[in-house]
Amino acid sequence: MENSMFCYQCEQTAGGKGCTKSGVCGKTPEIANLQDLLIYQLKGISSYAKPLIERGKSVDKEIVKFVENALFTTLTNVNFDAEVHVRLLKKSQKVKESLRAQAPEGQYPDAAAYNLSDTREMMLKDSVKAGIMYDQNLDADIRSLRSTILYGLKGISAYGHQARFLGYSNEQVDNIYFLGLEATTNDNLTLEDMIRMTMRVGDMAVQVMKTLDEANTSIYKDPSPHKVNVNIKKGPFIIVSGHDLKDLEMLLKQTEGKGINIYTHGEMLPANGYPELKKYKHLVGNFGSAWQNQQKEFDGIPGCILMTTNCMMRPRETYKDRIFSTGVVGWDGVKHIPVLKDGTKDFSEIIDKALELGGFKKDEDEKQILVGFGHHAALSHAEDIVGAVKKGEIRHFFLIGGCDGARPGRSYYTDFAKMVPKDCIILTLACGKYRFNKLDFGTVSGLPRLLDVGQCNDAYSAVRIATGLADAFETDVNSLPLTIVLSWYEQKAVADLLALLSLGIKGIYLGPSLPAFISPNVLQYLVDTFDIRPISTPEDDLSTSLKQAK
Ligand code: SF4
Ligand code: SF3
Repeated sequence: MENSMFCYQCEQTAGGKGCTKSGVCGKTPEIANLQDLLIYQLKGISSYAKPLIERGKSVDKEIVKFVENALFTTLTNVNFDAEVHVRLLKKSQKVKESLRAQAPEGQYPDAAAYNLSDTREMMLKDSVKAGIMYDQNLDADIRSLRSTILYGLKGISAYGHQARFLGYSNEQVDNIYFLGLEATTNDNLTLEDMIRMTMRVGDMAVQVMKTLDEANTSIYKDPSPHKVNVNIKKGPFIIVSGHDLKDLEMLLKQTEGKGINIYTHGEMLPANGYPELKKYKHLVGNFGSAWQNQQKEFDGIPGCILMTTNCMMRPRETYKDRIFSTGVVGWDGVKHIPVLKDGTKDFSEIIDKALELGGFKKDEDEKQILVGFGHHAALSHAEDIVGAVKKGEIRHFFLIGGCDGARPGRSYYTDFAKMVPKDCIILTLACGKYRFNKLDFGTVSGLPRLLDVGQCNDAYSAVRIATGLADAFETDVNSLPLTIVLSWYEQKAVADLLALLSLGIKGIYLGPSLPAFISPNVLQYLVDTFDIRPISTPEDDLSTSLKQAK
């Protein structure tokens, strides 16, 4: 059993069904099984926390933080270090014992009663019963909803972690970790109960994104349209990847005046739209494209890379000595920069290494793209937009966004964006935008046709834009000339999708393939209730969207 595993949480899962021998992402069976056991422990912890929450007590914030970080650690492409998992498992046992001592007498599931074994070998043996498929008699739809809830919570934990690092949190979101996880191990819940919990997780996904938006926009101010250079500049450099703006800010401060250029990468691109980050002159642009190209793009580069959140891939030997991780990200053998007791981080090692490597030898010609259309900037044009729609100058809006990934089917999103008629506006967010964000879409009615709303968590911003426009048109979001075309890969996209569904948004196109953890009945429910549409061809989906809007 030791060499087997089961994981189907992301879009690139083997054969579209599940990774069983090793992860397509690079996850070994050992890591996968330790992650299963960690989730099992979190479920046990949550079973003890739930009655406390129901009695109006709030769970110790250190425990909330632990559960949030542990969940985030198991998200796709975040942590591949077995030692880290063993440490988290040991801590989970202490947390469980402290909650067990406070919990009322009652019936608790096996995950609560279980006590962690002492050695890694024993933990791996125990992990068998923690696997998703262990209970073969479990109803397929309950299993499907348990997985959907768990993955939605993982997505929320990524955003929650980011907001908390900036000093922002939300009590309801803190509680949903426990209430949601408990639901995934509670045999008494019916399908209806599970659907209700799934929607509640969606609601909390909206709340956590709102909290993160408040954190980002209060600290770094509202994003505004900014041009970003996407070519390289001469000199030593550090590339910052992932979603965490605070890590970028700390690094910008520590590199000021040192002759080091800072580039954003992947999901960090929207940072260039925030006034309080853009003000640093040595933030010189964005390097490369979406996460799945990193092994090729980082190959042998004469500078350093800092991975702040997902998505990390197995580093090639040609850059393993110059890539660093921080936060919950980790890879066995990759240098990790920890957070210090006062909440700061010391980046001197990566700075010294970047200087030692010397950097790029010459400048490339500048090429610029535009970012920074968060809700504030986009809605400042609401009147013009409404006027242009009424005059017939703008026909339709498409929100094409979500995760990127390696599969060839993802060219759908490039083709779709290219085919969007010239009198339509494209909004985009998350790393899926790299499929088309360097193309020139021109303008319509004086506005850029491609508006970059931000990171995946800025789905909240997109919702604000949609509701703002709906108000201006005196209608609701589902009646707007708007089509949402979502690409998913990891569990933050699951949280984003549940968020949109919990807001009652209908007719979303979802691709490039459907999640393996969605059972046929659950899919049917989503189609019947929310008119979810698996993508077909760009031509057909585009023409359906434009026809329906008439
Ligand atoms: Fe497979 Fe995705 Fe799980 Fe990695 S995260 S093991 S690729 S399903
Ligand atoms: Fe991309 Fe990983 Fe999901 Fe924030 S960086 S969207 S895939």
